[in-house]
Amino acid sequence: MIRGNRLVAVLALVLVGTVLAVPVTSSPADARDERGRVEPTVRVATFNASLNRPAAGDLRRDLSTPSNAQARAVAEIVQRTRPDVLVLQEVDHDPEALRLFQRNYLERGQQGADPVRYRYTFTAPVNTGVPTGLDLNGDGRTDGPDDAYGFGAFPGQYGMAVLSRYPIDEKHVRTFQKLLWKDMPGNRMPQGYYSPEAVDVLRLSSKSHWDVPVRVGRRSVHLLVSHPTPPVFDGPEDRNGRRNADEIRFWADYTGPAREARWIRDDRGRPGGLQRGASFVIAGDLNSDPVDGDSLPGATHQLLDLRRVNTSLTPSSDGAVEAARLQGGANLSHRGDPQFDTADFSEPPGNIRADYVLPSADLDIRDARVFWPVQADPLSRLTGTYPFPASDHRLVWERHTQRGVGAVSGGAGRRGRRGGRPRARSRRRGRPRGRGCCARGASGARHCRR
Ligand SMILES: [Ca+2]
Ligand SMILES: [Ca+2]
Ligand SMILES: [Ca+2]
Repeated sequence: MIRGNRLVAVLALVLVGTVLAVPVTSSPADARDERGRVEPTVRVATFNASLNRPAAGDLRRDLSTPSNAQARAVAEIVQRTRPDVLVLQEVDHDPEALRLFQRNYLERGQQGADPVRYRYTFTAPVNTGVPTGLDLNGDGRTDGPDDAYGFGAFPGQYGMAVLSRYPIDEKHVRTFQKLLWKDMPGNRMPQGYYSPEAVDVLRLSSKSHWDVPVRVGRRSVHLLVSHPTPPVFDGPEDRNGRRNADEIRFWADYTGPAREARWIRDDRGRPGGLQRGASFVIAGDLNSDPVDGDSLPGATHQLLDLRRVNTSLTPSSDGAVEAARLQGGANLSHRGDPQFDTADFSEPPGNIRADYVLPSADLDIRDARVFWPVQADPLSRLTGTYPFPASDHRLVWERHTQRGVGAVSGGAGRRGRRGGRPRARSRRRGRPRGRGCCARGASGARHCRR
């Protein structure tokens, strides 16, 4: 399935590139704006790749040769899905390891797949494994993985990274690693559980929260990257469930009206949230299913219910439906549709939707998939069954265009059927479709109802 699509895509790129002389960075399904200029469609993926290791330095060692089986499977999944922008979770923070992963894995074709090269990368320190010096879990010791700002055996375990074919506007990256949980108004920190010393130093983010602007043509798309803590591994106080919900809520405040973002300070001390009307894509493992599992009820709905978030299409797969049927158990009593599951978890909670790509309402979703092939598909060897060849999570991707932009005429017919229309027709259509309707103001800026 993916192989076939990729062949069509490559042929389309050749055709479009020849006839229309688009820049080489454009992808095959590129669209055109109202003046006929090429507006790229951008394939954005999030993948909890499980490239974490028990000790600092282990990952670098594993990636220093091209023969690590798990890293090869992770790389092949990326090569089969070919995202333009890839957000990774659970990759131990080590810029050298990230470089080795690119050189020794992504940039080498795996099992007949074409290599993939990301010219731009971003990574930064995270809170996992950074000691607080306090006994946060009450076991009498201050040096456990649970006593760190985020659960981890060493600083940087379970880190994050962004790889991109489009330029990353590093100057305008904002990180929120050190933001304090107590500074969030109306936060859900459990009352009476933490010592006053702990309350004063606890950070909101279990890893980090990043705003990474990516330049796509003439516009900027802000990747809003995070990996909230799993809501489990705690007690009746539900400290992790509460933190998970507040970590997710951060993006609602950050993308919301200025008054809701007033409390936010980035790691350089600059206040406030995202500029009104800016395009964004929330991407990451949010560790929370909309209806199943152990997270706080409504945790993801803090984002899914926002008019400024486009949820018109949810990434899905046939493989997840098949897995739920074959595995049975808790999966059979889940309320969520199994086609939206993104993680193959043992019970509890069973398979859930944990990984999200959520664009702002000014972006159209052209396609949305979870890479979870059915067992009859030869590529199911990459997702497999426990112990997994790559990860217990699945790569999730969506393809976005700026809302109201028509598809390049003469491009692949497949795209035309998916909602891309000839330019003239798209102009006549006037106001964009769907929820979170955006309009162009007198200044030309986009305004989205919040
Ligand atoms: Ca402890
Ligand atoms: Ca809990
Ligand atoms: Ca499920």
